[in-house]
Amino acid sequence: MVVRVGVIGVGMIGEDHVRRLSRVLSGSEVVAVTDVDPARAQEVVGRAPGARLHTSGEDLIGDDDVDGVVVASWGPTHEQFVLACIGAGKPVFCEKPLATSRRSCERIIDAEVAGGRRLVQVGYMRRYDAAYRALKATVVSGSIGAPLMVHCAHRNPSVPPMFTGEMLISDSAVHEMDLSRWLLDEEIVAVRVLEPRRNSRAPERLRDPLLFLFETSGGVLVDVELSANIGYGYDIRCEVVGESGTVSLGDEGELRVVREGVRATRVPRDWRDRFLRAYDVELQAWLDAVAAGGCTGPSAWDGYATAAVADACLEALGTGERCIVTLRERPDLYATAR
Ligand code: NAD
Ligand code: ISE
Repeated sequence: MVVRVGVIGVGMIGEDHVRRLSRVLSGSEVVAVTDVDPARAQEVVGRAPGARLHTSGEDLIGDDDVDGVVVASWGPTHEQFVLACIGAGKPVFCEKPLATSRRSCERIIDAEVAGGRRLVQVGYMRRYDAAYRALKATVVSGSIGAPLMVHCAHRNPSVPPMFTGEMLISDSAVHEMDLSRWLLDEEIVAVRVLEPRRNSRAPERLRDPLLFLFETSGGVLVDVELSANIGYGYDIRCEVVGESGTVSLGDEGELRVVREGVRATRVPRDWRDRFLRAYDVELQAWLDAVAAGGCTGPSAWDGYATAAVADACLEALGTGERCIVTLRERPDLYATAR
């Protein structure tokens, strides 16, 4: 079966998803595109032969020719589009974050549970990255003993001008929130956010960098250094310390150059570069599930749990105090393993 896909929001990642859905993956066709920026929509639709332009996300979701929807617009718009997809009974791949507050995510969970079947996959692509998967397999094998601590770094070379301080949490650190939960198979129960000296390269409005400390239900401590303007490249690190060993993330497609007395390793330019293959695997998994009439991968529950952690981090930011994360009871619909 060829899944006919509609894409809402064709900025940086939406455009990239249109490219992979049209030219890289199998079993998909981009049949519809929309963006609030008409010039942008016009430009991108030209690269998806046969795709139609829609004037709004709701219009696209209602199109009978659209089997599944990719939501890649700004975070605050996700709730309305995901709810409209659930209302129309259409599978939806929603870029992270699922929504920008836990209350919004709760409305999505309520709607999906009321419909009785999973329709939502959230774009936490790191779960599909070969290096992260190898890391998790090592942890699960027990070969380093029970995990005690996880050290993460998430360094962005720069961020777009519209990037707000809040987005450092709701847009960037959410990856480590989801990752920690997935890697350890435990929920995050408390958080702290600390502010080192400000990077002078960062605009005034951004508290950059930030240091997060997550405590999991099993007592593992996860620290995350989050930088938005590190300049030198996009650098993602993760090391799990177990009772009898450690395991660190390898670099995907690492290239080592040795010349003139220097051994050098290439640093990815940005997230598109570092996670190129993970995005492919992630969206192929979504297409395969849609074609089979199902839904797999990070769920609305995962989107909700990370939103709850993000809300607690926003509260903790500035006070430096420890904030507790509470979750509602997990509905049976999301009972299967992460
Ligand atoms: P962007 O600003 O480059 O693109 C967003 C696009 O959405 C813009 O073209 C904008 O005009 C459009 N848009 C906004 N509101 C809309 C609406 N109501 N209807 C239709 N179009 C609308 O941003 P981006 O970097 O592409 O990010 C988009 C989303 O993808 C965000 O949620 C972001 O967190 C997520 N993202 C995920 C990853 C990842 O690694 N998984 C990477 C980048 C971005
Ligand atoms: C961006 O939206 C992403 O999701 C990237 O994966 C992340 O590394 C970056 O910090 C975000 O801004």
